[in-house]
Amino acid sequence: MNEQNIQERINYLVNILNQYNYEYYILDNPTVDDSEYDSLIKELENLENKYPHLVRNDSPTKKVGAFLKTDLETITHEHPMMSLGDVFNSEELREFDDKISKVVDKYTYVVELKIDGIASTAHYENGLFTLGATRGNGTVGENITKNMLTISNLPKVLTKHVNIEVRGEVYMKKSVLEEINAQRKKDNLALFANCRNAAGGSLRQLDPAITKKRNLNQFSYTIVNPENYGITSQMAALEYLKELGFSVNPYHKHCQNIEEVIATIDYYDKLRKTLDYATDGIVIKVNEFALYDLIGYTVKVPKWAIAYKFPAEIVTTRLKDIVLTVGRTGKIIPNAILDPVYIAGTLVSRATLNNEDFITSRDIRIGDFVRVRKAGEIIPEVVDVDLTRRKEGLIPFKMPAVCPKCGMPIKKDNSDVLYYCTNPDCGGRILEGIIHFASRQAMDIEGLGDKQIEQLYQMGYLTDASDIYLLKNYENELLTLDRYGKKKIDNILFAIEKSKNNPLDKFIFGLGIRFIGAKAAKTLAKHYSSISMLKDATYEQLLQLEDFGEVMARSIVDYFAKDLNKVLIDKFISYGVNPTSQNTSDNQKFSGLTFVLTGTLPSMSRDEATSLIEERGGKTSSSVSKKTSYVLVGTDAGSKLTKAHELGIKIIDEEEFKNML
Ligand code: 1X8
Repeated sequence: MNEQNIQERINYLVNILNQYNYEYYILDNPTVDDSEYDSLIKELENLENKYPHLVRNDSPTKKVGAFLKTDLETITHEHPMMSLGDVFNSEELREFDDKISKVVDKYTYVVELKIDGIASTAHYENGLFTLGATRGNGTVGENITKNMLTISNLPKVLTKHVNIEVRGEVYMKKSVLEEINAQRKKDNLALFANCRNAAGGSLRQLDPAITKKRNLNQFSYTIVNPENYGITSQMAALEYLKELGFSVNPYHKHCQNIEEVIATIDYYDKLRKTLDYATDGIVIKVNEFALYDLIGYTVKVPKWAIAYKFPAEIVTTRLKDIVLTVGRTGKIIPNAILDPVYIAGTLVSRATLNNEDFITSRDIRIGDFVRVRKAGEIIPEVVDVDLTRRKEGLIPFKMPAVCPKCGMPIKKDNSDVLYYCTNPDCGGRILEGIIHFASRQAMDIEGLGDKQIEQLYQMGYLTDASDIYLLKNYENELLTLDRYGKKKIDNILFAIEKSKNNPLDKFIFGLGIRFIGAKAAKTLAKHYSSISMLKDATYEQLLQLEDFGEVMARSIVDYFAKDLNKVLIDKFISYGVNPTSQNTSDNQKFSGLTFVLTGTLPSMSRDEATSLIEERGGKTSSSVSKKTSYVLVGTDAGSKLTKAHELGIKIIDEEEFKNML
């Protein structure tokens, strides 16, 4: 083929593929099957790779690349998308009603199911769908127009030629989630923990082709500026939405007063268990729009609507096994391994059994059917056992005499409730090791503190420090944890990746080898250019190092002789954590100098400045004396600055300090 023929073929492929994309994403009406599409895309990619100078700007291969790189565009909502206040019992519902009754006289309520999905808004011009966005923080959301186009029951063309903004909830059906998770399991991909996360993850894809495969649905429930359409009540709004072609959840009820609302709760709580979509409560709104401004708003939520959250769900499932985990300080906690069940929308396969007494007092046995609930939102717990379903031959639980991790004896503590491993070197104390590894003085992974690591450890994401570098594969699961937002997870994952560039001494110190502190780690990093070199160091060689005695040398040799540690090091290396001495600062220009830090530095923390000084062989001190070489001052410096003036010590600011570096 000559070049002209090739360009012609590329032109043909670009045009036809763009046409297919348009039909698929915009018209929601594909005209080719996936395999044909894929083969054309592959052919185009091959040609473009071979003839980069013939690549067209509007090539569909570029768009996919762009999807992957850029974040979704943000959209500012002209009318903020408010959230709702929560109540958990009838009493609180009556209080909500009391406040309204003080302001307005005659009003009724509409009760709707609260769908556990992703709040979104859809704009239509002249009856045509033009823009879709997530709620985001209520003021600014993300542009998900292309993704919303793939939601089959969201109308793209309305029955009337109206300009309208409609809000609702995008959700994934439970049955769809199960199918997707079954496939993901086969493909060895991380599972979605619940319908809401699955919907969120699918809706916020940069490539709408992925969203499309996720088979999302939507319920509409709010019209922005309903007065424009002569709509004056929520009941009328729901009717009008249906008329326009929207999917409106069929289970809503018009109630005359709060007692009637309260009387529906039981019905909805029973109903929801029969539905193929997740719900986490009911939404109660005053029906009459004319009253909304009178009843008013708080900063965050309207006072004319509220969410009643259903009580924590308790689910029965089979206890497959009881495993013991060894926590920080050697605490031994029994955990239930369960036949996976959805509880409050989350797939649960593990739950805590608290302690030995908890199990024996309830006579919980492996093979039993147990009732499980989510306690405090995070870690599910076994509540009790259903004895009526006990099979014959199940054996009462007995705490083992030895630690499940290291085989050394375990002992009850003073409280006589919890067992502890007696072995100070127990591998089960890994948690402590992981915390040390991520700590500021070691790998300094911001966002991974004691609490986070303990939680991730208990949930099984971290079994040793190297697993930190696999967390990026569990982003979806992490999103389900309490207090983990997208932003926070992004920051943690970024800090984790960044830590791969740390100097070797930080890494060595992070391994937590007995008797090897930060200073010894520096010495080691100076003499061994990588962890692989250090691993092979002999006792005799190590003894030659400055300030190294027999105990330290022995400790290092022992550490690298243990299989557990060998595996750990191999894992680190295979995950791309393999620092070398090149990253270590061997510049010792501050050797013999003492710095005192005072005040807040404009761009670096005190710890950062201290590290920079120490890496260069300098020392820091907390008080100014004649021996002080430099006082590094920031804003709000106090008495140390005065003292430095008195003693005539050289005073430097951050800029001068950086120059010295
Ligand atoms: C959130 C939700 C509302 C409704 C259903 N599901 C939700 N998740 C509804 O009104 N039917 S309203 C709402 C909100 O205002 N934040």
